[in-house]
Amino acid sequence: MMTNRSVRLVQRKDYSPPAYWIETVELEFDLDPQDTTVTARLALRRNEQQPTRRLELDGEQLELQAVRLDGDPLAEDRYQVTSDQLVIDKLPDRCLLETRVVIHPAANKSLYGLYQSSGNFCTQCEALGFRRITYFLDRPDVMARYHVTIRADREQYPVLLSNGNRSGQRVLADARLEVVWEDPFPKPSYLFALVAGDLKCHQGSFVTNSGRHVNLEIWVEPQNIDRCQHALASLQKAMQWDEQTFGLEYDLDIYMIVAVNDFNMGAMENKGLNVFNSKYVLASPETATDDDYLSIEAVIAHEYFHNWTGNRVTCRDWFQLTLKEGLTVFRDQQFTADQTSAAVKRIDDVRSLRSSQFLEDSGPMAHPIRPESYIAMDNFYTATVYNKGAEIIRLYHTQLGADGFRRGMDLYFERHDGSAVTCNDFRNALADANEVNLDLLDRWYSQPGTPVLSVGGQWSPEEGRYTLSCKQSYPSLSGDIPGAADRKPVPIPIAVGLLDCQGRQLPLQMLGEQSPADATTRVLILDQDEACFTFTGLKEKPIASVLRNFSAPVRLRTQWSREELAFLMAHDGDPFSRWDAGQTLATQLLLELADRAARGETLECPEFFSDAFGQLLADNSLDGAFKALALTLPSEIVLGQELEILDPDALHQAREFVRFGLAQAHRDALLSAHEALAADAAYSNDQQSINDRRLKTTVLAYLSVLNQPETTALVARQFESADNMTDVQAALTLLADLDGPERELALARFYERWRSDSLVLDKWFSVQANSKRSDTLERVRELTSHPDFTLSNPNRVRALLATFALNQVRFHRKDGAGYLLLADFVFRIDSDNPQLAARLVSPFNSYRRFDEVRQSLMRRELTRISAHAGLSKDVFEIVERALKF
Ligand code: B3K
Ligand code: ZN
Repeated sequence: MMTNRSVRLVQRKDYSPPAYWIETVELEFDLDPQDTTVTARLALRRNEQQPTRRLELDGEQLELQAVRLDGDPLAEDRYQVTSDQLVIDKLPDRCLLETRVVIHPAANKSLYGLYQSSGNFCTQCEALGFRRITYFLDRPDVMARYHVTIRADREQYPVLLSNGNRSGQRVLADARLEVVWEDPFPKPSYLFALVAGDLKCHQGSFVTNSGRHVNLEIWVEPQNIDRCQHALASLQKAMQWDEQTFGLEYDLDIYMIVAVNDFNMGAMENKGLNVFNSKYVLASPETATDDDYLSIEAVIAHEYFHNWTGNRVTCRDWFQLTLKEGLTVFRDQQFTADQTSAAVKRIDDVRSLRSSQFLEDSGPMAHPIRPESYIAMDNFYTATVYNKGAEIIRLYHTQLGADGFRRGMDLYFERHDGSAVTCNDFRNALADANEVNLDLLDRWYSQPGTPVLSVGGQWSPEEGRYTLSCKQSYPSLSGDIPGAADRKPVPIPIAVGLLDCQGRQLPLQMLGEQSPADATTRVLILDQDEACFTFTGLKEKPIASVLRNFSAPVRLRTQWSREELAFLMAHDGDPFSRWDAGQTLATQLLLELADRAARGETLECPEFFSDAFGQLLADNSLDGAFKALALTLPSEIVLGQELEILDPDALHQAREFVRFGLAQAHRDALLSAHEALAADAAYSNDQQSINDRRLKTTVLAYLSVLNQPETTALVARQFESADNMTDVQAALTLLADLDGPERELALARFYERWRSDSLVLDKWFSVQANSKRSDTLERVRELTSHPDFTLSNPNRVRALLATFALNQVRFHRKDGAGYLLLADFVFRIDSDNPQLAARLVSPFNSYRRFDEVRQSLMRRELTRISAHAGLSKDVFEIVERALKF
């Protein structure tokens, strides 16, 4: 079927330490867009643990010009060069190896290694991009000290940056500029960075707890210099938070962030020189939404936190990626929870876990958070490694408590600062610091799939006892998913509370205990297939609230009745579980209606559900952001996962039917809620205003489904008069679903206003790709020929095509036109940018979930892609796994 010669499966079990260590590296860059020369001098020291003296340096797409050993040219018969290695045998214990290569940044369209974006030079090395810059041991366990000299045309590239501290600068005789950088901290090659260009700096500072003065520099294209305040403030907050929460201080005199327009992901934590997708740096109220502001703060914090969890202590090999990513995501989640609302943050995170990670975990790309093998490592920067990984870190935190977790982190840094370690090293530090055994948690690292947790309750009135029976199981995973056979029970912390019939939290006394515990939430650990937990001392039958705060990444199945769920939705003292009870109730209803819709039966929105909605809407004790979440129905993608055979049309019809029914039944209450929220005209970005805008958007969305002249006029008015992008984008999104002239007018005006601002123009593309109108596919197809659509900018490609692929009902159109469109672009993008193409092909992974017709249409596209000559290994890996599943 597929022939791809560069394909090699790398396996976790094959790890072995390198034959040589690199103590220091001197790099010299003579920058030129066409031909850049890179000279590298590596101070090598033999690793005595290894029997060999054979040095195998990684290198790809390099033109080797010269090799010298200890100052002398090396004879050609002393080394071999292959397409991905430079091999030299019989080296001495210590030596200095010099190579000179030429590379071609302007021709590099993969955005990997050294490339150009908007005329500036920048690098992206994680995971394996450094080998496209020079010959090196491009693996994270080789940590070296870097000394970097950059030379470039002074006019075009007045700013030359690299990691560490600037140690020299001069103008050369040929009028080129030379800048020297020295990084005192040994680091793996994936953290190397270089930036050169005509950039402006937004400056700030931070004084650490122990008195170090740090220069903070945000480098952007000159026209963006006014949009950096929020990024700088976010960085300062993150630095402060890490000192307070973990006692971790910054360790250099300078911290730089550079915003670039063409970037494959969000940002990169290179030591002292973060490179960011400009989307996660630039913001002003006119151009960025509240969500954009929030993600900027979170991504800036995430990359900053990597300085300790990732850079100072790094990964031994790439299979350990979750060691730094899961931990750092957990840290950024806690940070955001502390800056905003812990409950809302938790709900937001669980929503995204359910929509992307749960889906991944049940399809062909299912993998343990510590994968067993890869073909293209870049395919494993996944929701599983990142977000499920963060959930697993949360398990330690839940089990050990905040103080115990902190003790463990302290020991982790004490033991491992400056080295490259494994997930087991992390667990051992946490266990040893708290004198507990955490071995069972290893199963979470080695088993793929989402466990199902089933919970039932039994009341014995005579004894005043209530017993929770808990059971765990794994849904089957077909294919050859590594780790899927023989999965064992994992330790699942189940946070539980009990409510009385008034909704008050009851004291929790377990059978065998003398008195109840102080806290009204207790964590039970289920570490076998099943177990019962009995509460005693109860006067009435309690209502149980389980998996509070989403205490484990599982699918929860309870036996609660509709009334009990409605009760929890109204009264649960744990905000997450309160929200989740509502979601469960809505899910049950929507699945029932979807089933009726599929059979062509008439639909009805039951009164109890509408009443519960009305009560929430009227509840003024809730903050706006929480209320918005509680009023929002589960997404079609989340609902689709509950179906044996996913029928996107029936699901969409059912969900829209309920939205319409709720809007109709509560029209007056929604209108007055909107009026109250819209009354406060002046924009402000304090938390309350942000929460209120979130609620206003939700309320307006319900009104807009009514599609009446007055409600559409409200939306159009918001679009016309809003002074901030949150309100503008919310209105545009709603208008894009409608048919009237307001839609085209708004889209045209938005385009005229923002056509030259690329980040805002991305919104114009994504709003249209996300439209629920039945002609969305045709619109998307037209937009692919729009003069502003370009394949060379990942943000633009994602705004249009990745957004469209997530539009379940429109992408999965029964004639397969959506599939054809996406597959055509996978081809076109793959030849230049395999990482982006591999992300784009992933929506096909869920093909097995659909009916026969859609399955075979998707399979046809997968087969067509797999037969393509010259397919990248990135796309090859995804497609091959999908077809085998
Ligand atoms: N570590 C980078 C991601 C690198 C992705 C490589 N394909 C950003 C982050 O997680 O912080
Ligand atoms: Zn990260």
